[in-house]
Amino acid sequence: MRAFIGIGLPPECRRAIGEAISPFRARRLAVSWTPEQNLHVTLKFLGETPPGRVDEIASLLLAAGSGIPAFEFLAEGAGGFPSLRAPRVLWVGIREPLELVGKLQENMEKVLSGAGFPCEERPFHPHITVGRVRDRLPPGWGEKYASALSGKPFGAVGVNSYQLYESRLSPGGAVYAVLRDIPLPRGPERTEREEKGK
Ligand code: 2AM
Repeated sequence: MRAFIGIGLPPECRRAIGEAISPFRARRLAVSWTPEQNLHVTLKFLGETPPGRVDEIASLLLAAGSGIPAFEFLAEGAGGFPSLRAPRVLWVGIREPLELVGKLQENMEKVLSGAGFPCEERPFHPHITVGRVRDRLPPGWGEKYASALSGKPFGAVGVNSYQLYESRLSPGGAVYAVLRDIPLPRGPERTEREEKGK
């Protein structure tokens, strides 16, 4: 089973991103665009994983998130990896003031590596992959993509939980299924409000 850990996006946010990239899709360039329903933030790619380890992974993920209260991020802006001049991956960015996504990813790497899952060596740049470039793009195209989407807000994403996914590859593209939804502790704002209501 191919598995990864990520944060799913609400339908409104996926729709807003889908609408913003539709003029680029229409140009029939050598890009595999992510289907709207698959848009997500990857936290860690696990790759081939024994199905018998799902419960163990879920409890490690619960522990990794235990010190991270539910938070919110904004989906905003766009860019390319490794560069906009010659992008292989086209993405939409995320922004959150307290950098809890990074903290969550760090905790996750720690607990998973303790259980024998290899650590990610590359620095973590959270993003939403919207397309993978299959061939060379016309010059200046990456820059055009980023400037067309720059400053565009795609909505706020409330992160109350994160997900362990199975990814099935098929000729029609990857199909994702949530194997486990891992709750994060309630955020301070909500707790405070509830306290006041007592
Ligand atoms: P990305 O979008 O950040 O590139 C599900 O397949 C997700 O896992 C993808 O969206 C991708 O994250 C990541 N992924 C897929 N194959 C990978 C690989 N071989 N190594 C690292 N990450 C991978």
